[in-house]
Amino acid sequence: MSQEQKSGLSRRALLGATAGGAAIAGAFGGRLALTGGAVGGLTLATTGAALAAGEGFNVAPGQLDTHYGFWSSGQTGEMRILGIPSMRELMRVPVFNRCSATGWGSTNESLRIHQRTMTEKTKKQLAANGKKIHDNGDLHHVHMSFTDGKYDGKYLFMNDKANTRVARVRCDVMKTDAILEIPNAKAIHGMRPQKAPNTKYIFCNGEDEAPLVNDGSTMTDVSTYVNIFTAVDAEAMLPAWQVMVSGNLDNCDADYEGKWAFSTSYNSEMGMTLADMTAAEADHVVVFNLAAIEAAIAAGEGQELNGVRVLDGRKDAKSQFTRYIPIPNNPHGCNMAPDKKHLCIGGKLSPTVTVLDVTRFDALFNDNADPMTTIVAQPELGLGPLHTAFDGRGFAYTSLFLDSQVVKWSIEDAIKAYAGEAVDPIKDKVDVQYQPGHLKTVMGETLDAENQWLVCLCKFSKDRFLNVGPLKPENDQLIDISGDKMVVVHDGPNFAEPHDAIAVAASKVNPVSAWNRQDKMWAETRAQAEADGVNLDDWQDMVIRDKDDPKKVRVYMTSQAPSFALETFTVKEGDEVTVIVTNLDDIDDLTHGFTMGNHGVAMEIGPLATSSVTFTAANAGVYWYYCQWFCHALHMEMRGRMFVEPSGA
Ligand code: RUQ
Ligand code: CUA
Ligand code: CA
Repeated sequence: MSQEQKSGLSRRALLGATAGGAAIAGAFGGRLALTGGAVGGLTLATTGAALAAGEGFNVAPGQLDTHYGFWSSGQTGEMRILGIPSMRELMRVPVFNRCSATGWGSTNESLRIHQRTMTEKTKKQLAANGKKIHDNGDLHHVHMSFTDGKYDGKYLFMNDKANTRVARVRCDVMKTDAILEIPNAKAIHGMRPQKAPNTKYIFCNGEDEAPLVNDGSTMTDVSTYVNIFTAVDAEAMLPAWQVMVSGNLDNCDADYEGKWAFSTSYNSEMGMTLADMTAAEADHVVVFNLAAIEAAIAAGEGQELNGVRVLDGRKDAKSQFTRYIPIPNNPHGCNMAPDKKHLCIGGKLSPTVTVLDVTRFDALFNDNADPMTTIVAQPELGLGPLHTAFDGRGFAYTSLFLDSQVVKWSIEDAIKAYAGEAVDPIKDKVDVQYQPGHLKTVMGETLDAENQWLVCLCKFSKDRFLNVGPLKPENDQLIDISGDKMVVVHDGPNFAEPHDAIAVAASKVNPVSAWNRQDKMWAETRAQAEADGVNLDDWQDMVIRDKDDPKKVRVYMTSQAPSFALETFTVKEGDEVTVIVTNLDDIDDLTHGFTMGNHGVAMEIGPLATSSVTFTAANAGVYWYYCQWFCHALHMEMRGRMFVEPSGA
């Protein structure tokens, strides 16, 4: 217990009294100017504009941010896009959640993506509960695809710990285009793309232990439990291979040479209770040898289970697939520095970050070198070190969960201190509010690491915002790291629960404003239209009853502001109705919608997009449908009627 806790005065209480006051005011010093520079053709005019103390950071109305922030949303299950440095929320991209605005999770196009790799077990589980898809997720980590250690602006990948999935978002349209349910593993937590030479694999950590064949034949015998590390083929979005490990898996990362992946484990004990999981003084980092694993997969080694080849990388197997490096104590964060050399492991229960030299990993496999020889520093930084971010100057920034601080330290000085030199690696500490988890520098997980901004994602906000009831927002704070001292310049309330975020230069991301009519998102819908003799790229106002299954009706209509091609259509009570809408407007920001009143049906149709939704018209009567995305002065009038004839009529 720290001194201040003993005295009954917490740092938090202290800060509550002084936040915005003199202590913070002094640190601003007019240094916070957005350095000029053209962003997407727009020159930012705020150059040199100083901020008054306590004002926070602002990008003026009409001006663009210099960076995209891609945020996880934790148990909300979506991905969010924020602008940096303004911290303005720009967009929410539904991924694992059901979205009322876009119809994600109910349109046929999104259901196909959800169901593509769904296992039989999951289908059975869902059917037993009257559902087609899981409509929740626990999305912790968002990362962009890489080429040669740099973001390539192509894809974003993210995990779902709740239902053992990973998903991919296409950066050209900012929509989810693949969801993969990973077989054999349980609870995908840590997830990272390969950084070099490019993102061939997405590395996925299974956090929860379970029998490899989890069919109830063994349940309490923990010796039958395993944890699974999965490499996903990033283009196909299918599992490439899996490796069984000793202990569980928490966070992971990859090196800049494309040779290794590495994962932290907090449960080397294979404990099933909190006491057992924290019993050992040290747990470990697992190093995965990609070349050895690929050779074994090519040679057909291991066992085939649920369509994936599984290798045994557990300690007892003494394979060339893995090595285990002891790390104190229930380690968590796993962050590769952009110096291409140093891997930083957050100690969590230990006040240290352990620095590993990844160029020494070859010796672990080739010469069976002592794993401890890869440790080059272990600075004591404060209480509860979780995650570490990096700038382009050799500094590392570690979140201290228990101290509610960010500590800035020098990797080089930490290495000198570990070698016995009298040098303090800690350069600065700043209070954040409160209990930070992840933190991210701009471009800091790439070779393009920048030196201006750090975002710190705090787990609690307590006294920082107006009280909104027992459930409080989180607090994502923007920190200026350009000077010697770190300065918190912005509080960003955020809803449940952004674990992680990345910040990407705006020049790396170039989304389109209208869909390509040939987009694969509605390829199956297009194939059905062709079978029905409907040209999806032209005016459509057709109602087609299926020849083989007369209960099925397909309603094709185009939308052009402010009207639908069909002002009425007629079906029969009990019909399964599929409405297919194509938006013929190719104007920027001209999205239409389709909502069927009292049917729980709504979807977005972006410029030049096709979307479809299927429902059963269970009750005879008149039902209005309407466009729910504002599109025209006569948007309210953009509506029509569905006539449902009584059955037998
Ligand atoms: S892990 S802080 Cu997924 Cu750190 Cu959340
Ligand atoms: Cu179309 Cu509103
Ligand atoms: Ca442990």
